[in-house]
Amino acid sequence: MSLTMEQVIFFQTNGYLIAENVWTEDDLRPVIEEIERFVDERAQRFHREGRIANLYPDEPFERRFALLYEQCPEINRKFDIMHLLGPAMFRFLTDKKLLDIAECLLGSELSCNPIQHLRSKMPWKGEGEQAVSMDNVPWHQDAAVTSVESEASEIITFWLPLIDATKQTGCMEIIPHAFKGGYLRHQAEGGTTIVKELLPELPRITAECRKGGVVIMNKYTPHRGTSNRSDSVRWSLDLRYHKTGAPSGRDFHPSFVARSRSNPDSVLTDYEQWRRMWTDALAKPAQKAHRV
Ligand SMILES: O=C(O)CCC(=O)C(=O)O
Repeated sequence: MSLTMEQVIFFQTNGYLIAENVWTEDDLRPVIEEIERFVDERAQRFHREGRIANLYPDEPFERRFALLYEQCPEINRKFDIMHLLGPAMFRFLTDKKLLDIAECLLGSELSCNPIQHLRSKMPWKGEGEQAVSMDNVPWHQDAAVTSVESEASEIITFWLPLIDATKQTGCMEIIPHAFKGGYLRHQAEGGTTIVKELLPELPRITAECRKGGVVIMNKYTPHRGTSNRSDSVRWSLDLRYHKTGAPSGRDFHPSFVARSRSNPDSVLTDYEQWRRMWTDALAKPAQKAHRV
């Protein structure tokens, strides 16, 4: 599937696009089964270490991690793409449907950007909004988590829910058109967020998106994640792509060629190499990843 001309124009005009029904259950199954395996491995380890009492082996993907997290929130630490490094996830980074869509917006020389996450937004029963965390992010532009040197590089975000993302489970809230104002100053207090007075006073939209769909965003589009008021874990992937040769915005982490019409042999297909690139990069001292 690729985007229609109307969808491309919508994205260019609004700074975001929601495309539904891109992936089938079968398309997403390998990634979800791999996440389930990682959940199980971590649960077994925490159980052996006496940090959790119940394994909840029969609970579904949408519930199990929340029940484990209730017993020990630490179980969710470093539960992200670059730490888990699973082969199914690597294959999904060059998924044909995903790259066909990216090609409509960025052209045919595509690199997979290292700013990519698996998020597990846990159920929240408290008052007000869920506390800011890696899984519950405040108003920001993705440009704020890239280096200043990458300003001219077009980096596009593809946000894919792995369960239906609704007002109830937590989805993106977006300010359309605001990307036209360019970069807004962010502050570190409150978790890399747009300085309150600078947040554009434009209408917002609740970007509900069903499993199998994708929310696509420009790097200057202000957005935030909303609280998860359901009993399920709001699993999602946010992946980014940029034009090969342009700065990734995080040059101390590995990018790789995901598609190339001009030089197909440059595409990285070697899972072990991808794994090594990440383990080598993460073994080095951490560098500042956000602008503030
Ligand atoms: O998944 C979320 O709730 C937030 C994700 C996000 O803000 C992003 O991908 O930039």
